[in-house]
Amino acid sequence: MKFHILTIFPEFFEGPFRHGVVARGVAAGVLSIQVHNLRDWTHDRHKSVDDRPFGGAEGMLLKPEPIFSAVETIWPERPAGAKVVLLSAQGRKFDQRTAREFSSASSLLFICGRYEGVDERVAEHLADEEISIGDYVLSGGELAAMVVIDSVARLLPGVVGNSDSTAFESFEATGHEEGLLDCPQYTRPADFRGWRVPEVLLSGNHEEIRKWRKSAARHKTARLRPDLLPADS
Ligand code: 9D3
Repeated sequence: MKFHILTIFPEFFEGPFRHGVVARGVAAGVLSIQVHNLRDWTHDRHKSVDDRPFGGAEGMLLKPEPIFSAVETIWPERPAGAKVVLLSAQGRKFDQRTAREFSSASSLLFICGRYEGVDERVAEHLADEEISIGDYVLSGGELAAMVVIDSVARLLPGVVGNSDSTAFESFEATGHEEGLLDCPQYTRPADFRGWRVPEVLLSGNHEEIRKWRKSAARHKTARLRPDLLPADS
């Protein structure tokens, strides 16, 4: 899969993509990433990418012309299976289902919003999807693009070493097993500062371990993510 990123801060992406799942995918030849500087598609002396909102409002918006020029230069014809994704605070909320959907695209181009936002014609006439990563305020779409790319990259065959570990997720809508959070897990030492690992996990009784995990996952979900529980439980 090919990822394109359109941003006024191309340097942001230098560190994160040199490590972890994305670097592994690049090394394996499963994915490639091209970062484009939006200012390369400006034509004025000051390389302006932003302007003031019509109707009077706070702040500045990304102008449409450089964004359309960039996308139309990168893709003079839209390749089959290619998607343009606008990252904005006004987007549909990203989740594991959307990650999986994106992972079957041939190519994804991310437009990173900045300032107070992006001229709405980009969302209406250029982007296939407008995506937010959650209900909190970021300073722009760059971190959101990294989040989305990380979650999509690890779903590509050959990126996460053990192909079972993502196949397991494939029949779930939410990214959580049976709609619950993962159960708590422990490693050695069995006693750390007097906090003991639950005795059942040391028992070797696999049926009891299975029941404990199910129950612990339910309790943790009820405490931290009650929104994930079925309404009648
Ligand atoms: C008047 C309210 N505005 C500022 C507090 C709204 C606003 C404009 C621009 C809020 C954030 C942004 C910049 N954010 C993004 O471009 C963004 C984002 C986000 O803020 N949260 C979650 N996902 C994303 S994706 C892009």
